[in-house]
Amino acid sequence: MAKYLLVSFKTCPWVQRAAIVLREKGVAFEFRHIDPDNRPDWFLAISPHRKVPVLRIDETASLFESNAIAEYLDETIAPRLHPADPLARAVNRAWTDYLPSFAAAVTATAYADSEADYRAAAAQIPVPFERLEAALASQGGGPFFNLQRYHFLDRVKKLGHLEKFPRLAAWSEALLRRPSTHSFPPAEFETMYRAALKRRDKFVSQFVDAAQAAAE
Ligand SMILES: N[C@@H](CCC(=O)N[C@@H](CS)C(=O)NCC(=O)O)C(=O)O
Repeated sequence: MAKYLLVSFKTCPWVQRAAIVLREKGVAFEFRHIDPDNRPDWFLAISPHRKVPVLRIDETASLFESNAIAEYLDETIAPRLHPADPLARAVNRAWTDYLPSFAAAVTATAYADSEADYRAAAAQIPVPFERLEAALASQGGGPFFNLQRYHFLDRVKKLGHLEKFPRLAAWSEALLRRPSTHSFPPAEFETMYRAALKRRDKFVSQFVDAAQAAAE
């Protein structure tokens, strides 16, 4: 088995795509978290766009871009998380490609500078939720994207506001119950995420508990 080093920032969502695939496959790897504000030279030398994740393989090759990393891991380490059927696999990949649009729509609230921007962003959240809810219904009704079996596409984390979307809510619950989803204990991650939100100094930062964030 190759030696894997996965380089990350503590609250980076994109890294989770690779980390979850490694954990689902039961592969040992070093998970190294670096400081986004002080990226070391060795990291800059292996990350063409200075972003995480980067996967270092056998201290010789480096891969960047979370989806390329995850696809590589799925192709090279059994068992495959993608469906065997090429058409089903293409449908899954189409939704994996949609994920950045989904994430941008959902996280826009956290980057809003004003209350008006925040409200406009929040009003858009149901749009991608409705699309995924419909996709889950057409894929057999859940709880996972390909019905009962966990696959490649299922590597996401809880986003909130799920009450009106029962399939999405059930999918989220099923994923949160899966140990591979978690790079940190959930309470620890929430604390780190709150601190990051506070530091970002956007509209929602004022609602993050300062004492709690400062204690981290
Ligand atoms: N498309 C990239 C996105 C990765 C990404 O945006 N990573 C963030 C952290 S979550 C990053 O490294 N940002 C640093 C920067 O933009 O300079 C992927 O999927 O790997």
